[in-house]
Amino acid sequence: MHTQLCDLLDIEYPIIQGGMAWLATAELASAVSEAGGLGIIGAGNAPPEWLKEQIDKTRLMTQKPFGVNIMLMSPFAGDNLKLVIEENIKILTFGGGNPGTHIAGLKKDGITVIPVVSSVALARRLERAGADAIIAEGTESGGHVGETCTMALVPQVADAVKIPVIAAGGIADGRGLVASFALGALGVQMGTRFICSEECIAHPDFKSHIIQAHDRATTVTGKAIGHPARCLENKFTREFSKLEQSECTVEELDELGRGKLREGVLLGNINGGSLMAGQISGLIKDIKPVHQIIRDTVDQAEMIIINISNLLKVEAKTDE
Ligand code: TUI
Repeated sequence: MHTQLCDLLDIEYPIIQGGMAWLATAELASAVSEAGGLGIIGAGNAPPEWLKEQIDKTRLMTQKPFGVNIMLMSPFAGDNLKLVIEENIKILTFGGGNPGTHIAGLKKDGITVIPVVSSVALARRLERAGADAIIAEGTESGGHVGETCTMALVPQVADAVKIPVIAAGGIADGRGLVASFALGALGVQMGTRFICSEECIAHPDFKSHIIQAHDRATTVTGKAIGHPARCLENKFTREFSKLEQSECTVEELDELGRGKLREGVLLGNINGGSLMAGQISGLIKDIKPVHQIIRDTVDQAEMIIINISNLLKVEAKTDE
């Protein structure tokens, strides 16, 4: 399975790992790259010292291409950008904001720039600014989300831009990969599926919580402060929503949210922490090694691609 996206990124399979704050570490990124996908170190809210350590570790664990995700809401976004240029990182994805003003400079340094968008308008603008590819992320995703679902967003973005489109949000297996191809994407980004891998350093209780989740287990909080985030519903999201509906200040909400993601996903505070995860959590039933996740996804996609044409033929026959 090889697409134009694989050529752009010098990878074997068109599968990119999401740059999840706290969880997209050297362990996960190197495993995904070793397995033929594109591993991503997620800078999240971490300082450049942390990011440098992760880059060094990843380079010890794989010779294959990997990237870094810069989270633009982070107070360290500028410092982390400087670091990745110094470190000669070749592929960057962006989240949580508009990277438009950075693109020209990064292109001069020979960096492949892949912003994440949740709207057609921003996809168009970033293509004009020089982005090499675009990740169209539907509202099914975990973490910071837009309003449009993947099924509606991906074909609209694919029609609006000429650069390769990568689908994200609600994808965790070969069905999601084939569906993404059908919608006009050349590859996928998966986040939640990779949390439930052996290599991901997420707390075991968080992984179990995803595995036990059902289709309606997630909820979106933070709309009132302009930072909607999808998480597994728990005591934390219920308290946050209650405070949001009352006449509280943005500062009070920020205070409640501060540090809660690390507490939830790394320390396993299942009730009091923030458990960012996508709507596809309900589909994930096991913890597997990263190479198995990628193998199973590709194998299932290849089977579907073979069988899908028969589906249409059967229908044509019954019509006769
Ligand atoms: O960024 C994400 N997902 C995220 S960011 C995040 S924040 C965080 N919170 C607590 C601790 C650590 C990190 C959690 N999950 N996805 C990519 C994405 N970015 N989707 C949509 C966007 C986006 C948002 C705003 C893109 C552009 C944008 O621009 C606003 C503007 O200025 O036009």
